[in-house]
Amino acid sequence: MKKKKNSHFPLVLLLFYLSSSSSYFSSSLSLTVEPPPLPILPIPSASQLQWQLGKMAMFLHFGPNTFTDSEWGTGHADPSVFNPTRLDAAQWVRVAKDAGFSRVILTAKHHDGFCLWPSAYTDYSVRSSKWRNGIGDVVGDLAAAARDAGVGLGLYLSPWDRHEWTYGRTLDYNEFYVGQMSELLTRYGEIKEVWLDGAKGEGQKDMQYFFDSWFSLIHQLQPGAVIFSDAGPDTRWIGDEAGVAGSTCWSLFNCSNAEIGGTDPQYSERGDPAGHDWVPAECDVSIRPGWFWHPSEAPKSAITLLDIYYKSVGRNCLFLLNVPPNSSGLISPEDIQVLQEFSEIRKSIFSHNLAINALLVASSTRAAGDSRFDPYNVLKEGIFTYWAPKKNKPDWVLYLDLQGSVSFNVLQVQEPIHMGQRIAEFHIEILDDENEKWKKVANGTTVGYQRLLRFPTVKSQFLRFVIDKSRADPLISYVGIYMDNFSILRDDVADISRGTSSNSSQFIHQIVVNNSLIATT
Ligand code: FUL
Repeated sequence: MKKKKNSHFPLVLLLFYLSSSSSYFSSSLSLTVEPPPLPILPIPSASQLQWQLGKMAMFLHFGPNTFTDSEWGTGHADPSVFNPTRLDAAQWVRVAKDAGFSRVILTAKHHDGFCLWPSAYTDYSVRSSKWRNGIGDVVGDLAAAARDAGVGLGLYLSPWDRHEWTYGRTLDYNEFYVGQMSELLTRYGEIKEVWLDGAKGEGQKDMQYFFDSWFSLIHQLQPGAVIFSDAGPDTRWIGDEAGVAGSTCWSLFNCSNAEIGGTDPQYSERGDPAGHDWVPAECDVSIRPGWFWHPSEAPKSAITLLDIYYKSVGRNCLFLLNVPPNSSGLISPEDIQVLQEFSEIRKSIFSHNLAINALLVASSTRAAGDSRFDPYNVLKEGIFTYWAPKKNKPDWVLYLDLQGSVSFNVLQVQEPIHMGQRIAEFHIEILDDENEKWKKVANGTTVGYQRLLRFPTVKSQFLRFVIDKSRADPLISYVGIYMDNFSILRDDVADISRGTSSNSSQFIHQIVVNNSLIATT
């Protein structure tokens, strides 16, 4: 005979509810309310917080290399090679915005030293090119398009410069570099991010970069900008160019333990739970094999991008995806196609939290009855509302009754990182229908802004989210469960996408439709 559904669980929920609501009556009689918990240092600055909420940025590598089929230009290519006949920065921004990217970051100057704006400090720039008879300004076009579309603008100004004659003369080059940086940060309105690449070829002239002066100047001229480098100060390189973060990833870091151009990949990948600085990581990767556009290269599939999304945004980082404009000055149709598929897939998985109608009970609640700390806050989108347990409790558990059996294979958890990053270990359990025992289905370490965990599909009405280790009383701002029909079909999709792109798109479209049906029924 089939066992009756777990009949004790609602009773368990009720007991928890009653035990937490007793303190509601006492607190509701008093005239004062309990303040929120203290943030645990370090915490993000306002610009770091805004950066993280953006989740994804689009990188744009563009310059003479686009026309010479190279990656690291020598700095001696004739400026006349730069001639994009159909350049349309508004198209770049439209593609970025439609695919869900919050900011665009352009290589204003790559290692070859060629400037995409008319810098007064060099003649190696758009001014010496044939493009628009030398009166064009790519940075200016992009700044205007980004402003119109409400997309943030970031600029990459390579420290290593293979053209500039002062390179190698420390004081002269630092003056030159700061001069160029000042042009970029004073002519184009609000700049959200300054990207400082640490690369330098073997055997190049030795010189010192005055990073402290650069950082101070950037923050003075653009107080809302975050500075990216191998070692912060505002956001750090994850340590690889595959876009993949460590499965443990702290935003805590010690800048003094890191060196620009001398990254320790393990330290960067994981961050540092004992770090004194807040320096979250950025995961950069190109949609194509190269950073610049090459006629012979093709984009990665949408399923591959989804996998990178789980390993970057899903591991507390920002996903920086490079989509290089081609030699006509436009983003190529095949790249746009992949981005559209990537965006449809994300929407179809993540638009419907399958726990949205859950009944929730917490092991304890700070100032029980006070909506600011209520467990139901974890079902509200965003990080600024959260569940807080009572102070100094030994266990931290959220029980969810999904009010019906639900199949899912993805967990999303978020911490209110403006209060610091706290959680160091957690797991999720479901109540087994057969033997009415809790069964662990997945576990993780850090959460931070967002943690996504994938696991084999499970089905249950009841689940519990357990925090096993935390730097301080944990706070949870979001818990979501989802069904991803793409990742599990990964191999099939990869096989099909080796065929014609229309076949692969149809296939993805079919799964998107099926996924939406599952999510809404
Ligand atoms: C590297 C550079 O050398 C590449 O050309 C590219 O710009 C990448 C994002 O960073 O260090």
